[in-house]
Amino acid sequence: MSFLDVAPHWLCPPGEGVYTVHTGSDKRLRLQKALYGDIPAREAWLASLSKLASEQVALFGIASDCGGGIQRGANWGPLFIREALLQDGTLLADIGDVRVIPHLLHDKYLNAETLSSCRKALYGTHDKAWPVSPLSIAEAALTELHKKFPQLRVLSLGGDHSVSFPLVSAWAKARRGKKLALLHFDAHTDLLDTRLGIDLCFGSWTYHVREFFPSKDQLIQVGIRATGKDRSHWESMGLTQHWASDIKKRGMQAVTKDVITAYKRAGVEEVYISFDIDALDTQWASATGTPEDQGLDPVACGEMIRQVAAEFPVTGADLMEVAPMVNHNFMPNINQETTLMTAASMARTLARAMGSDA
Ligand SMILES: [Mn+2]
Repeated sequence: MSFLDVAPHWLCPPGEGVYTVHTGSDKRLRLQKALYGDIPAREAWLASLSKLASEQVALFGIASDCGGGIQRGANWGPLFIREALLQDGTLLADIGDVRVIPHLLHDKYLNAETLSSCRKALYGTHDKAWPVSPLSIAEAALTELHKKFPQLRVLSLGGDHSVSFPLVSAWAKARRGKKLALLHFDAHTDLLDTRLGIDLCFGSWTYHVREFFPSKDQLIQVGIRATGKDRSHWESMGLTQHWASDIKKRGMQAVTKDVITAYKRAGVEEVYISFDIDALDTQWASATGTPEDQGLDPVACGEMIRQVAAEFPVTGADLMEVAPMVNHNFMPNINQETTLMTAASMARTLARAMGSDA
């Protein structure tokens, strides 16, 4: 079994991760026409997969928001961000989307009957012991992808932030023995061990990837401001936080220096950047599940990412929680267009940090 054997079953062409026949089809068709011209999308996408051998950076969509919990809608992130990138003239290689059953999160929560029924639905057979939930498929697919194309750096588009658990896990396991770092932009700590009894969700994924970043210099969170506990509570878990209020006081340049110094002290060899769009202030990122005021400036974040990438190889990244169609009563001024333009700009910055010339 290799990536090219399982990809046609586990994944689908870019933009098809949300299971729908009509809704959103104009955007999907526009995207696929830009990527593949007049060749049928599935045929062109399958042919494109073997060419990933010659790519440095490629997009990967996980249209799952089953791990969210305040306002859903990040399942539309991958399609809408890709469209915003195209409007900006940024064309990146594309691995495609995970096939998402929107009612499922991770296979470990399923009983044998449900596993069997979903295998039949996705793969036409009960016989294959293949994953069926979005987080499980994402981790299995990336594990095979990293084996087949070790040079490829994946820029993943979510999805709610639970999706980063399998992405970071697969990335880190493919690099066993190396000193790794996580640079996590977020308004929230995502450091609960469980939320209402569920261990993998948007509020808990970071807690469960700490094993890959054993020192406080290797796991750094930037932009924290929406939490009921103080910094020392979270930092006692063995990580470092730069709250949005500290960044306002000290300036992003000083904080960037601290991040680079910490990584050097730890002997970091590779960096993964996980970017929750709600790290940014609501004036730039309101179309998200949990928008938060008093947030970061996208230009300053971009500068930090560029400076970190100039010192360390950024070999994995994701952009999470963009929910283009969200509509809050408690957040009246949602600006979808601004959020998507900002998301596209952050995605391009992350792609370039990983070595893309897009
Ligand atoms: Mn988050």
